[in-house]
Amino acid sequence: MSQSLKIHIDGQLLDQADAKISVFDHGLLYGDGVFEGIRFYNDRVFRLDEHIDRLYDSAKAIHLTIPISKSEMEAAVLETIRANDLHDGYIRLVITRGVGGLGLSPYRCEKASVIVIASTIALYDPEVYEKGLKLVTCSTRRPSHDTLSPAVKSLNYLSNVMAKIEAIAGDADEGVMLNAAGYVAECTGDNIFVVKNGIIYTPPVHAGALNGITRKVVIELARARGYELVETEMSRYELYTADELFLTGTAAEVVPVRVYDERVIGNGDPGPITRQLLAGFVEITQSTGTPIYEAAVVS
Ligand code: PXG
Repeated sequence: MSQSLKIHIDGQLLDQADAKISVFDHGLLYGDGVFEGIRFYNDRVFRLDEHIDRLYDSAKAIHLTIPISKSEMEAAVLETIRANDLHDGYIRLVITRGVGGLGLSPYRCEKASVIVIASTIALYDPEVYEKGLKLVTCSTRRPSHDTLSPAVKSLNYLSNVMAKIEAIAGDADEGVMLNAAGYVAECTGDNIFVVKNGIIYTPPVHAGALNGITRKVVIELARARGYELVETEMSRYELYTADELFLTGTAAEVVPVRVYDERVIGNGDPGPITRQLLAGFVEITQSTGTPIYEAAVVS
């Protein structure tokens, strides 16, 4: 990236070149920490409160105390976007366990670090939204809830990275990850939805899906438009025989699938329900969210 960004670390805004953390931070040594990926559109942060709630829940689950309050976190996000004079883009919130000695114990880390990066993001080619993307099944499974809850958005994304390597090796845009029982969980960085005979299905969170915020928005949009939406376990068969398939995620937004494991989905073009939900999603992201530049009302 040629532009030098201002990065927020532990209450300070630093130039990108000076924004560094210690090699003894357990976020680096053990992947010990949590993160969020948030979008802002048209001078508003989309679903900021929900992302911050999920961040604090992830931290709670790994017994990590975030050293600032939720409202301070929200202020840090807005301040970092303003410092970079951005209007549409992407926030990466990273909480690391902090600096400690070599050795796993998190109790030797004095204080968690809070990092806020505000930047821009482009994940898929724009033509993918018109033509749909290619998916393959990966052999790397989602970790089961008795290993590390897949609901925790932790700094350890290695299984997702391994699956992504498989997807790229299969010349695909994304990879489907199954849970330990072989049911569809989600993709490496997106949730998955199936449309069959006018009904919309998605795997439940307990099947190994992240409790995606885009997933939740799409569920709300679908129900508001009168569609029946069912959270149910699915095998690859239900995906192969779908009328429509689409993925949701902060980075990907709502993206149609054209082909999955060489099976063409529907007639190969994005289906009507996918298109309708994509249009609804664009509308809601452009018109709602926490304002970034409006002066706070002082009473
Ligand atoms: N599943 C997984 C495993 C994810 O990591 C989602 C589903 C979608 O959740 P949301 O809440 O975003 O609808 C994610 C989200 C990145 C990046 O930089 C990754 C995500 C989000 C934003 C950016 O790779 N993953």
